[in-house]
Amino acid sequence: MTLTHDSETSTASDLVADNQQLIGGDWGPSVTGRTIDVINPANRERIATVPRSDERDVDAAIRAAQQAFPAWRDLDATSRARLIFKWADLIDERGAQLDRLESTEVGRPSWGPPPMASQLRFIAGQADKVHGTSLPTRASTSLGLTLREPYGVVGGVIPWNAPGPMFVTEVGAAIAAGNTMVMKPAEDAPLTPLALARLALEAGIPPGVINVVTGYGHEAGAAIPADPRIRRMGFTGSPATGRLIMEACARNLTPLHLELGGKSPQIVFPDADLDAAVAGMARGITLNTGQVCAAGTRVVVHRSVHDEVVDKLAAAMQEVTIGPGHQQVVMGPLINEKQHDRVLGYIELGREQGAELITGGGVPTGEDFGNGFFVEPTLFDGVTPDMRIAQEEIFGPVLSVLTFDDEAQAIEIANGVDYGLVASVWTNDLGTAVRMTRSIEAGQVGLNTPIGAGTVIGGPFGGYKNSGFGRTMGADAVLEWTQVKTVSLQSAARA
Ligand code: TXE
Repeated sequence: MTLTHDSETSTASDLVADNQQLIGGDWGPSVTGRTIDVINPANRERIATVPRSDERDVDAAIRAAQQAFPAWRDLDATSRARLIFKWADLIDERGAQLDRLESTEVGRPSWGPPPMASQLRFIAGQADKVHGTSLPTRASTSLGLTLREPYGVVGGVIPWNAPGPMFVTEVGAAIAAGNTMVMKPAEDAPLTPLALARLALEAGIPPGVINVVTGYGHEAGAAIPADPRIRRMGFTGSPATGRLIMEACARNLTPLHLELGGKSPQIVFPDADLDAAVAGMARGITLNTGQVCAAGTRVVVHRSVHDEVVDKLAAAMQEVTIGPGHQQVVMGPLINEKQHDRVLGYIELGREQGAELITGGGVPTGEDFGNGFFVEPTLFDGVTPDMRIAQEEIFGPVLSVLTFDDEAQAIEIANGVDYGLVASVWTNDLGTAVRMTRSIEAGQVGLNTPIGAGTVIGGPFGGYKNSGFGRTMGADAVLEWTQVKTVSLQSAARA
């Protein structure tokens, strides 16, 4: 097996094998034998190859998941939970390897052992807490109850920016509820999901419960929601692809949830701890090179502290070190050329539309950067709500500063976008915090914290408005993957 380019990643070699995907407990290539190269975005070197699958591979994965479903559904919930707990333990044991693997394929610096095991444990703990209710009935000789049942074979498509956490939370919730799953990770970052699936098998989760089909979105990805045997879908990615998935689901009347990114505001009041706010906002926009759906991309600051906040933000962003993920840097490259062109295009657009470039805006040069997809942390001031950089998700380290004079205007600016994923409010005033929390249209609100409720273990995660619907973490995520059956039980047969 491969992972040869970089000794930093070689210890991951027993977790990922070249050109193999997981269908029904078997590792193998795609039906056609075609492959996709997975590239290290810091230097464009090939890390590994994965199968380039299409609808025939998806068909095989669905059949494997159908076969595995009855036994997995009927396994008592505590045993299902125990297997998922064991999976989380193995993720912890291999934490350093998984961190290196994800850091190499995504391009991010090492974050140390990943917190995904704790999210997965929270989900595992829900497996035996999925329960129905008892209901009033018309006759004293009858009982009314509800059961929450799995859908059957379900499908998932996830993106490349956090492949590990997305994989365990989406797959973990679906299988905790008793479903079996066909999952397609992103073509740019499929290795961590494959490694996690290997650990799931090692933990004793039966073959066919988790199937991972790799490939491009328009081939393997599109084949999943297009298949009527898929009884529910989960998708995280762009709004454009989310629409395609929803259209395919509509044809089959398949229910789904969508997580489609954001344009999250960071609202800074004059009474806030400004140093903490600036540090948090700079960290939030450079984390994973800004490729975070929850990233706080709009600073909405009170005019009285505007100059101080902008000066401090510029200084903080200039201190950010950039380089390949395996170096001790704060920020790695963007994921691929398309994303690089997109981010540079938005920086150009910001300039054209009259925003003032305070710092960054360029591509760093020097031998450390090779031909990787690097871009500088970028700060725009003088941004107005109508500008495209204030409205559209850039998915890069680009921060826009907008100014407000009173609370009503802050709310208008914060809510004046199509998205509604996360909002952060920086204030020490309890009244302001409560009023803002209630007024903001977002699925998560962070008070004095940069990326919303990201630190809450088991917090439901998802959007308002065009950021999507449904929740992908916590107890709510497990319930998303269940359907309700109402049962009427009579003590004597009744016509
Ligand atoms: O996303 P896509 P891309 C946003 C972000 C980014 C933009 C484009 O703004 O700049 O999307 O990124 C699969 N049927 N987000 O092009 O296309 C694809 O293979 C089925 C925000 O990479 O949405 C991958 O597995 N599947 C976001 C997944 O969809 C299809 C995270 C995501 O790719 C498909 C990522 C199809 N027709 C990007 N086409 C977030 N919410 O966090 C593609 N895919």
